[in-house]
Amino acid sequence: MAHLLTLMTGPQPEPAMWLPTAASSQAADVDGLFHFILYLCTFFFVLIMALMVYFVVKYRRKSATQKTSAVSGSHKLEIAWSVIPTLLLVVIFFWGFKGWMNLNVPPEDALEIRVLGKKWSWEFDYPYNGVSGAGELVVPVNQPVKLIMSSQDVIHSFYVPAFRIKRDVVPNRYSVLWFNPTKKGTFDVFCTEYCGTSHSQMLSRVKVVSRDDFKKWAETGGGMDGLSPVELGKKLFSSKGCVACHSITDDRMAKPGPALGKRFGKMEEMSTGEMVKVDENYVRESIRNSTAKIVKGYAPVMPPFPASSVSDRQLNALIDYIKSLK
Ligand code: HEC
Ligand SMILES: [Cu+2]
Repeated sequence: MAHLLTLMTGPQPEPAMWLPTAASSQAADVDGLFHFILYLCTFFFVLIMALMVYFVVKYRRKSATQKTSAVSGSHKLEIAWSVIPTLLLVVIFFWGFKGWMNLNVPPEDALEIRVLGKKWSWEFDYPYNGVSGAGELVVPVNQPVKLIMSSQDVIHSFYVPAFRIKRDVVPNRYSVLWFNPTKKGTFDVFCTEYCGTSHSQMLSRVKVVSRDDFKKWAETGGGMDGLSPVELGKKLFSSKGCVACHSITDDRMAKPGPALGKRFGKMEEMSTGEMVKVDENYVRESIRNSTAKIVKGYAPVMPPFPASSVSDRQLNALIDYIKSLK
């Protein structure tokens, strides 16, 4: 309750009340319709409840012998309560339809970015020199962006509350979504289709930056150039989604995969009973061909990461990072 009060009375992000910052060109329209419906419903709710209470008091039965008075129809009243709501619904329909059309037709000059959803991370591929598999969506401000989305496994749903856009991401087909970011900043990306154990950690971010910063970012391979192998491995560990399934400490947290902290160099028991040393070759095989050896006590749920998804250079960096988790 106290939380609700601070939410309603505390500093309000614009445009109004409880909605997150509106950061795309579509957001204003969506918010306008949302508020229209909200206030319309509030108005009629208050009106109907107030009349009901008033009538209950005014026309209550006053004695045991009082007869119900005869009531005849009123054409005027019936026409009014049919026509007014119909007109209001027509307004809502066309307003919503216009917004829906707008959301479904990306502008010609939109920047195309591919989105891959998978358990449990988002990957973004750019039409630029090798910026692929980025874990965050980086886009220039005031530039329409068209997302061509697909899933590697189950149904996910791509949702950016600040842009007021959301669409299912389905295996074996493409779905399209577009937005025009109007504000610089960092905005949350959620998955809104329950997709398994770590669904709630299927998080990413959209970074809206200036055109110059975007160019710089794309030219440096998505901010991945010039990092040491361990730093690169650390970035990849979260952008490739390893972090959703593996903790990096050595305590056994309830994640679907084994904790990777302090694991390098140890002996590990496989489901076949075989003992294997966690060395470079074993980690390499675990990533490239994840079902070749299954760690005892775990389900074979780790997807393989072939060279098209994790390059050799990235693989080396991941191994160096896992090695560094002492
Ligand atoms: C969907 C969940 C999931 C994702 C995503 C995932 N893993 Fe795994 N991983 C597992 C599970 C479960 C196991 C244990 C079963 C097995 O051996 O396949 C495992 C095993 C491993 C092992 C062997 C660990 C040991 O103790 O022997 C390594 C190393 C590893 N993963 C690294 C990675 C890296 C690096 C990534 C990201 C590129 C990654 N994993 C992504 C679930 C996942
Ligand atoms: Cu998901």
